[in-house]
Amino acid sequence: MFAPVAVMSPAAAAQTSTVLVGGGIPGTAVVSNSFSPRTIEVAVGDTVQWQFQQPWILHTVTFVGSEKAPELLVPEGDKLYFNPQVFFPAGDKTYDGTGYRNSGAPPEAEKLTSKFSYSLTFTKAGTYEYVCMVHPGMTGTVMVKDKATGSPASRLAQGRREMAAILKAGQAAFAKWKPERKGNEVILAMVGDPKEGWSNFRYSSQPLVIKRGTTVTWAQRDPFELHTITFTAGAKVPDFVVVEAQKQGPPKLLLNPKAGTPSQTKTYDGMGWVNSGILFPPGAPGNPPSNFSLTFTKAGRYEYFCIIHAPWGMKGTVVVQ
Ligand SMILES: [Cu+2]
Repeated sequence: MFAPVAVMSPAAAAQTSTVLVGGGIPGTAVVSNSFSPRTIEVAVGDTVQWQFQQPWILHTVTFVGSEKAPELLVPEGDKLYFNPQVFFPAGDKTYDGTGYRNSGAPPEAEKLTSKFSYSLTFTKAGTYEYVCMVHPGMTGTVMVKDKATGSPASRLAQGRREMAAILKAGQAAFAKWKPERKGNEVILAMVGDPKEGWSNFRYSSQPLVIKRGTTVTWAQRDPFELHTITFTAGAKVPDFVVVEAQKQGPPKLLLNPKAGTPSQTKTYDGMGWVNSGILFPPGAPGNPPSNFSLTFTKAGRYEYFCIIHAPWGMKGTVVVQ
């Protein structure tokens, strides 16, 4: 009888809209390092729910506000730990453009079977940028308006279209991709495209066939990712993150020193452990290595792995004739 008209009006009803985070096609080489849609418009009072998409869910949704973005890794003695400020949730469930809000990331993403999502309710009009703390350059925008255009359904459809286009672009690039041969050297590039928003989790589509004495150089050209080149000679691939349980509070996340330590050898005869250490995108702060070379001295068929992305199928084969 006395229904309050303003509250009944659809324009005033708070809605929840979805942003897809990451994703990929299971079993294929290409993953999305994007938020889809990259820009979303919602109304004041609305909630955005970020739904992390299998198989590639190792991301964060992080609003830094006016604070400085925390570092991914924190040194402790001669060890490196993943920053808990990056990997664990922080801040309350509403956002007005100030303060730090973080979804956290599943540290053992490859083992997570339940769905992972994160929600924030936007209480103030404005344009808010957010980032993935794990993938530099992976950014998104939430535009909060007094009155927003579109609907949750149209925004989700836009997100699905963008994600499909990202994966299609990555697959097309990978289909055309070939090893570069220069005399007695072969270059295998690890690639991704920050503009299109994808990364590639394979070294090559076919086993690399080379003559004995050839030098293979792996070149990291993916601005989003870190990779390793690791020959284990049949041993199990070590975990990249070692979860150290604590008596109280959240576990500590150690970067496995075995993964991070380069072996000094420059030749490979199929025996033993050879590791590049972590290869960074070219021009990363402090100019850490982005290339790794090995000269193959003995005929054989050798498997190698990226310690970081092996759970997502990142492995390669060199056949030396
Ligand atoms: Cu990798």
